Amino acid sequence: MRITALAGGVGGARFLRGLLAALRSSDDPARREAELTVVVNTADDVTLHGLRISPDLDSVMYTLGGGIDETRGWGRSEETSGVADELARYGRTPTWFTLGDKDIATHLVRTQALAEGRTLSRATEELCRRWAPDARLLPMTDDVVETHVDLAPVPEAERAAHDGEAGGRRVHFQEWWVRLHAAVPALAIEPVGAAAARPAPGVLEALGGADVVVLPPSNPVVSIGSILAVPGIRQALVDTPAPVVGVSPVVGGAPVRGMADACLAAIGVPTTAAAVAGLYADLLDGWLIAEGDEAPAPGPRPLAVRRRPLLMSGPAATAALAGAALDLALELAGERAGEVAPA
Ligand code: FO1
Repeated sequence: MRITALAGGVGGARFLRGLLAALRSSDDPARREAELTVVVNTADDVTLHGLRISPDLDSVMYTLGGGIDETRGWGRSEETSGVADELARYGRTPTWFTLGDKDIATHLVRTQALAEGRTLSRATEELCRRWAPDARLLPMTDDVVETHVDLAPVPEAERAAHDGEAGGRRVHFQEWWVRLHAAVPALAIEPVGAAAARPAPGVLEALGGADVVVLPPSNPVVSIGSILAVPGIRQALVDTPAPVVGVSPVVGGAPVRGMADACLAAIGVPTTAAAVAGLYADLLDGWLIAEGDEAPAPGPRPLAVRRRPLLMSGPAATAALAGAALDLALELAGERAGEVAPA
């Protein structure tokens, strides 16, 4: 069985770890031996202190490879900040984005590979040789895409609450997310470079050749949305013969994790499970929502909706959720193949 997932950072990574746990502990040999390919968002990437940083690739790689800081969900476990502290003493900015000492080794390997002319795909392969994430990690593209955010003007009286920010300017996504905690309203969010980007090698094949495609509960705007903005990827999802099953990142009108509500507000979409499904209406076949949430209105494509506990409160709950997504996908695949799905 070939499973392809799209993913952003922390939430996507945790979901995928649950998916692998569910697969590898299954009684069904097809699930136990399933191959997982993950197409990862790279529009959060940023160059700081001369280092190329790919936060989502690293979050997925460290989480699946056992090196993640479990509390933060990003960066390395048992991390120190000696280099960041020294950079601050040199007056180097920004100081709002902390690179851990161990994490810096990852960025050095990536930056050097890119400087030597290798692609981000190759650099990722090299990094994954160490972490052995039990999945093939593909950046969405080898081209540079960086999400930029247009900040609303911040009234003078509110600036102190936003680190002195006056707004009315365009910043890198990381500055909005980390320095401003997405608390200054965004007027627009743009994955700059996406329109001219090409899917990385293997991405379209992984979508077209999958038996199952999964959309974890990643941010629908800056994670999944950025991946879908790379020409060819959205169409590959529309066209794939595999069922595409997603997990809502919104429960009861609030994001399960992170600040997806601020991103949805910027594109004028309500923070509801139904509205997020609407963003995928042309490609989605199955949608997991929480008990009590409304199912999406019928769209251009038949959609199977199931209610399941969506909170990834621990390894068992996360594996159960990922297993439920897989069950729904296999049920839909069985229906397509003309089989009767098990009750
Ligand atoms: N998030 C923070 O809130 N503060 C940080 O200083 C920070 C540093 C950082 C370094 C490497 C990395 O891979 C991720 C890092 N993140 C940090 C997380 C990151 O900003 C975002 O959570 C993701 O880009 C959103 O998926």
